[in-house]
Amino acid sequence: MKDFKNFINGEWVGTGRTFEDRNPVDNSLIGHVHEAGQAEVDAAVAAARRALQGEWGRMTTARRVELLHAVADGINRRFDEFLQAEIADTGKPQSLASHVDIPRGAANFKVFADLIKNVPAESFTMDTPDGGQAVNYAVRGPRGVIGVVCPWNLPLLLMTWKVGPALACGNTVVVKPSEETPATATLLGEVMNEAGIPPGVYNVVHGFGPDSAGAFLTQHPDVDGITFTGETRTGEAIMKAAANGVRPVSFELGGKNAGIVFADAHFDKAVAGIARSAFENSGQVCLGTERVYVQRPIFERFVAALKAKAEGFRLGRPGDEGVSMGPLVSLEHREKVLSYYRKAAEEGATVVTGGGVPQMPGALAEGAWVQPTIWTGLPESAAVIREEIFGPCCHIAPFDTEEEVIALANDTPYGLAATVWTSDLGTAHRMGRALDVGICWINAWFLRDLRTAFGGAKQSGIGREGGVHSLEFYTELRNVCVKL
Ligand code: NAD
Ligand code: 6OD
Repeated sequence: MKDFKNFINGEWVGTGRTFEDRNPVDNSLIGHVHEAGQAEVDAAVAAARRALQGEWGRMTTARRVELLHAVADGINRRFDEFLQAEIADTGKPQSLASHVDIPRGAANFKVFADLIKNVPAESFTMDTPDGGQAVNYAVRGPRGVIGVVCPWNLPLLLMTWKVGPALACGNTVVVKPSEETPATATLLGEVMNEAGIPPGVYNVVHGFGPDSAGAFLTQHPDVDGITFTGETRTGEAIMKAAANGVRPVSFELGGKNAGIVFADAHFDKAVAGIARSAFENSGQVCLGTERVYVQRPIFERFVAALKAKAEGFRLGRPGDEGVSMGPLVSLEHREKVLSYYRKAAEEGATVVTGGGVPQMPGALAEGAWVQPTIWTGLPESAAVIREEIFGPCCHIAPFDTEEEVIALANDTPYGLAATVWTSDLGTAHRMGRALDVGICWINAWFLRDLRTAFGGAKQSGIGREGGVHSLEFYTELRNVCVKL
């Protein structure tokens, strides 16, 4: 039985107030999590402040880079422990976590450690009124203590995607992992100590959102900036908290992403790509596709082919041979997803496949399983086409023209991502510009170059992270003007 404690100032802090961490595969108990209260959050923020003013704040960039590489190496050295921790918390297939989640956990430290060594600063020489000159040059300093609030769908990946650049820029962090997935953030505390990261640089406080660690952290007056990944509504609550003290936020929020398949697309690749984007990680990827638009000449054939893909997933324990789909993260989340499955039926959808709970053998029957599901035939006003579900499901509708599909795809308050399938270069480039999203993949999905800007348009986020864009949030840019 695991015991997940808070990690504050390099030490493990229990609180005696615990909640359960359960494995969604069979609802078995993984362990207990110590919920941080106001006192523990205060202690974590104070430790982060001291570290900033102490050894970490005075450290050379070269040494910081070395230590962050040691953290990445530590994740790789303990790869299997991270893998087992992540799949126990989420139920995701081992093949997925071992190729995506854990390698990205290490890469998020390496990439930003390397980037920070090579960032130029701008400089302008100006004429002055007395006929002389002055030189302006930019200096970047860390923003300070960063509050990092994380979701449960890609726990290590999304947490380190924030912590990597934050530490590379010289900040200190207090992380609040999702209450559903406390394990890998906790394990990372051990790696931080092993790597020699000074106490207080990386802190973890466990708990929930409102009236718990999430709210205490985001409301804390000594937190200088808040980076958050999660639901748009939670983002609204955090933004209100951040208004106190006018603290900056960086938000990666919800999505209702479109997948668009033109008749000239490579058919098999398009089917495989849309299947991935709709069903990978049981549809629990913010960048995933829940609205698919297929050009009319290939519509029927595409629906049949995607149905075959959906029915070809093998549901089962993460480590079992050939398993390609896990459960949802929790029974509670399953209730939400199933409520949309019911709504789709009530609104008159044609259920192409799925729509319910699969028969699972033995102990697995207690897990948070749902069938991968495809609908057709709904009007654009239907709830499953308007609202983010975050499950392995999608609606497929036909379209005729490029203009029509652009209007359909953009008709949403969200603007996170899109995936477009075509073999026409002109179509590809026009779609890339016309879709109102932070990232548009052409003939691909979730292909990530960490140097590029990442974030959402409209209600899908505030700000961009990735490459030098991360510096906008994690550093404070100052101008020094020297009269010569
Ligand atoms: P969530 O918003 O429910 O929770 C995220 C985190 O916020 C958790 O740690 C939670 O405890 C905390 N939290 C909740 N209420 C809070 C409050 N009032 N104050 C402070 N903290 C609070 O999201 P989730 O269910 O964990 O994740 C799924 C959602 O995240 C989906 O909407 C998905 O689209 C979104 N997401 C977006 C991205 C992106 O890159 N845009 C990435 C992953 C997930
Ligand atoms: O790849 C990333 O950096 C990233 N932030 C992915 C988000 C996935 C959402 O579920």
